[in-house]
Amino acid sequence: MIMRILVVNPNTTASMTDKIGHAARAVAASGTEIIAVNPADGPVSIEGYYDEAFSVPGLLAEIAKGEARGVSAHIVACFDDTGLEAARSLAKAPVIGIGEAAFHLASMLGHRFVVVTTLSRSIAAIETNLMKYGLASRCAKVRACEVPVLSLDDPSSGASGLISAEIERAKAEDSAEAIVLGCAGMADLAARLSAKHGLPVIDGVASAVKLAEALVALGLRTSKVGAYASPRAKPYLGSFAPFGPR
Ligand code: 5HY
Repeated sequence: MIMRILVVNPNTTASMTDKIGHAARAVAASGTEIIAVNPADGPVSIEGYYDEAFSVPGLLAEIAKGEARGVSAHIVACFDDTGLEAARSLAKAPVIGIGEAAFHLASMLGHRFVVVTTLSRSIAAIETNLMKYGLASRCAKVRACEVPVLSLDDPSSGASGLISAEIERAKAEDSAEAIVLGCAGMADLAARLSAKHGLPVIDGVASAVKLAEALVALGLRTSKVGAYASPRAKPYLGSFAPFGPR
């Protein structure tokens, strides 16, 4: 075994964690072990800012366990990159968000890309991340197929067809040259949609695995000399006491 990558689904739906783990293992190198986990506490799905907030403590608890196990890298497997900066502050190993990973790969494949996510309520956080990462100018639009996260696996939701319809609109109206799937739960759709629509369709889970492998292979780890410096030691009171930086 050359490296172990911790993939954290920050929501608490185990079936989604299984799907994410499968998508990660499908592209992982032969020497890469994928450890896919989710917290026991928190929202069953993350759809907007309030869910995001309550997914972060559980995410950070899993990142802390990964650090204690000495994993080579961490992946935040929620397309909103929920808690990414806090995770980088906690970790010494590299931490990749699936949204950021997908944005960067898409920006290398065409001049402009379009994101297709689940619900409209998730659009603002994704647009904010694009600005934060300096890639807003390369994303023509963030679209929503209006399928809730946990309905993606429900055949009666028509999710694949609704995503396809948004992809065709993105090609016709946004001049999209590449599509980013804006939910970890869409990880299993990328190849089929790429073939169907004739342009690159990028899944963040697979993108993050290969970027994590690259950073580890290059011996690169999270910089601890600035924004992601380890938290200052201080008491945390109440139920968060175990999270207190020492
Ligand atoms: C995700 N929510 O990737 C995001 C996507 C979204 O529970 N996993 C979630 O719809 O915001």
